[in-house]
Amino acid sequence: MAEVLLSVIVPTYNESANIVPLVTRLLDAKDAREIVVVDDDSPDGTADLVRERFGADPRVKLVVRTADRGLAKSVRAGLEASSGELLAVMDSDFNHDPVVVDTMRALLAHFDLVVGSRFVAGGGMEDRFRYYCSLVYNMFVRTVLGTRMQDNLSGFFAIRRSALERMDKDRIFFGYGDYFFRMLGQAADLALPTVEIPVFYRLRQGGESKTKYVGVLRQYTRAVLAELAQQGLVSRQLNPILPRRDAQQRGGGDRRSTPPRAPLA
Ligand SMILES: Nc1nc2c(ncn2[C@@H]2O[C@H](COP(=O)(O)OP(=O)(O)OP(=O)(O)O)[C@@H](O)[C@H]2O)c(=O)[nH]1
Ligand SMILES: [Mg+2]
Repeated sequence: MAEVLLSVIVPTYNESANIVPLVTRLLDAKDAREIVVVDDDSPDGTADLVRERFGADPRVKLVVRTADRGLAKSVRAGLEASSGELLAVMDSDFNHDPVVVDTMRALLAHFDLVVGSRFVAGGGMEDRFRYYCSLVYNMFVRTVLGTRMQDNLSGFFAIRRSALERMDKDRIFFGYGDYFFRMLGQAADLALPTVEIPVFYRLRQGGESKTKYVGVLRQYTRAVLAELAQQGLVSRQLNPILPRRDAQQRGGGDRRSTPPRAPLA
């Protein structure tokens, strides 16, 4: 039987220093895999580089977005342009170790969602100061929203397409990295079988950061509070028994209702 296809979604903005080595590394794995680079029309020519180096490789797809720039919408565009039954999303600057994608793929045989986590044993960040700031901020997100995840902002994950299709994507994919905790919230409501695995963030390999920390923290905090308001101002952890109204609408209010997963080929 043919191996199930894994699509790896890689959003890029000004990543000309990283994208060729990253895609090359991802293609080293010899499994059935496609790489979907979603570039927001980077002025540094990231998309041109992908065309030049991988234009003839049918395993590499390039999506160039010219309007409404943003990380979350790029991730959604990549997921929608992909063909795999298994999906992974990662950063393009080597913060996220490409080797972990192999582990995530293997774990999708047993789980619907695999979350790369800096805050489980074995995880971490090379930048110690950011690690502790993110750790504290994640405790806040987890407590307020009741996601039950240690890392609510990693943006490094793999999911079965069948699980993603059960989610309300319009309510997830907007903003920046905050899409990730909205996705985890829906995964909790749907009672998706989920596992967190350790990931260690190295410093970005080349190029410049797009994250303006104070602005991003302000944006994330607004997004956390908006999400809390959306769920009736009660953390999921404080109210674990009553199925949520919107979860029921999506068909996931009963935590025992997760359908069995199709076996992996
Ligand atoms: N398509 C797209 N990708 C983006 C956008 N903003 C950031 N990215 C990508 O999202 C990933 C995360 O952005 P980074 O700038 O690395 O943010 P960070 O990881 O918080 O910060 P550093 O790693 O320290 O630079 C990278 O792969 C970026 O290229 C965007 O507006 N559109
Ligand atoms: Mg980064």
